[in-house]
Amino acid sequence: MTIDIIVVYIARYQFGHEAHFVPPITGIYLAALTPSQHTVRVIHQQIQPVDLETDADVIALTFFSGFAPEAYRLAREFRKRGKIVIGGGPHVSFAPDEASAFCDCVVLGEAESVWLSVLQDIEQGQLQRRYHGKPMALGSLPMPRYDLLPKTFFVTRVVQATRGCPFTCSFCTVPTLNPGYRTRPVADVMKEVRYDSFRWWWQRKVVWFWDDNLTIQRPYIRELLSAMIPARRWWLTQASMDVARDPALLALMKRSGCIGIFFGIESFGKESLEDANKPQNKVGEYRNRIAALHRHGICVMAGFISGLDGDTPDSIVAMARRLYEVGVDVPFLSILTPYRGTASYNRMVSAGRMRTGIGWEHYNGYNVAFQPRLMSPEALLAAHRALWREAFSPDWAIRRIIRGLFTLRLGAFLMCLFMNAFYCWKALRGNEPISFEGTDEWADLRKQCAKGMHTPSPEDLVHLNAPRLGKRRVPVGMI
Ligand code: B12
Ligand code: SF4
Repeated sequence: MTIDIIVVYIARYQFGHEAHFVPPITGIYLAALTPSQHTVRVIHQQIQPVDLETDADVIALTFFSGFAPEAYRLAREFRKRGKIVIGGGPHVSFAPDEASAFCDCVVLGEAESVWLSVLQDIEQGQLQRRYHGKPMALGSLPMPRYDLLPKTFFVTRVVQATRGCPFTCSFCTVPTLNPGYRTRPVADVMKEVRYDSFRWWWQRKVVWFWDDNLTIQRPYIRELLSAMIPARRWWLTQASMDVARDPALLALMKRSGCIGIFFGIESFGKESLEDANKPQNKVGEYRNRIAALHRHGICVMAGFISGLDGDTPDSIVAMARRLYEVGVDVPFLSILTPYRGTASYNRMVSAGRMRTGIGWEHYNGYNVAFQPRLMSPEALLAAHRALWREAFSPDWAIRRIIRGLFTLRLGAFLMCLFMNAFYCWKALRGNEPISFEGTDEWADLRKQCAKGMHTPSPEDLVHLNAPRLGKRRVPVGMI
């Protein structure tokens, strides 16, 4: 059989991405799970068009909630052409009935325990409508098919060493999607770390761990990092802030080539951190924790969420300065999105706060799918965009880069430079996140202010920061 695995994507920025930094692992990993008697292709829609007239027999779609409208459009088109369409991934796992209306078959949860059966059942003409993947031990997983990655991605070695996370943040599906905390044998992970058939030196040098929380189990991470020292790689991952209180681990991270750690800091507000169920994050400790990583030359990337229950437009916009003050090198700024399968979603539903009549594209991390507590959805969107523009303005981006010059080791500094320049360039050319809300009714006022014909009042400023309508609209799937 010929199988096309499509990693579905809808542009999240007005003019798409200027550069494609790092690929998802899901497509090339599913390809590796597929037995070699099948021909398999992986299409990353983010960077290449999907061929509806493909000769594939089976189309496997993987997608996040925000990309569901496009996934369903593709599913309809392929089924019209007689293809067998299979859906899987985080959205399908939590909305299987809806996905079943568009796909011949849906796979819930992790694929390892069922993917072979799905393929065998297709060959025998006995495909079931639904398969439930069970979380399995991670011994002897195949190496992702790096050979199938398009050359366009800057970083290419994406690896997953562990699954799961012991925390239970209210907005996160990981505890339900990947239950428990499971680790892969270090020897298996090292094969991927050492894999070297990439074209450019940086592709051979960098290892990006797509883990939920790589460092949480200390004996495991010590074993893995010790094995990585001789490989002389630069690596990055996501971890929780407790690493900063472990000097021995930080030293090992440095020796093994760590250049960047992503922390989910989320907020500077006590009430908002409670809403996020992140008691492990203490605002008063942010600066010291980040400084501990800087002492080892490690770049700190950090996620911030706008729209938690304690947030106001002012507190959101103020984050641009505060995140600089605590030492963050690269910020990632998103809007709270209560995905199905999260405590946040359950709570919003029982409080009647989920917005209805909007499409899944509102779930792309940059739009508003719920009723915020202290402001309107429009005000939250406007505040987020104001924060985004401010945080990635040349003023703050250059300050972060200059500070990085004095605090970060070479690979970490390059990371800080590249990512700040990437987002700052987006901000400069107005390539901001697409908004699915309203129209730019304040365009005239904006022009008058730009020409100096009108001095904006504080209220005007709120409107002037309001989101501009996306240049590209996407087909809307109903919820
Ligand atoms: C790595 C990661 C990223 C990376 C890479 C993104 C990418 N496109 O892959 C980065 C940091 C860029 C990222 C960004 C975002 N992410 Co993210 N990310 C993850 C993370 C931590 C791991 C995903 C992963 O690669 N796992 C390893 C692979 C092998 O597993 P997998 O994808 O789950 O696939 C397995 C099964 O799901 C299943 N499967 C999946 N697809 C299919 C398809 C078929 C046909 C079959 C049979 C099976 C199958 O089989 C696989 C093997 O078991 C997850 C959390 C998690 N544990 O899932 C969040 C997660 C996927 N991300 C999420 C979100 C929301 C985002 C953002 C929108 C966040 C934001 N605010 O901007 C952006 C979107 C950016 C984008 N361009 O896509 C959500 C998705 C929730 C949802 N319902 O859609 C998750 C679940 C975290 C959460 N908040 O709960 N993310
Ligand atoms: S720490 Fe990160 S991965 Fe773990 S539950 Fe919280 S958001 Fe999810």
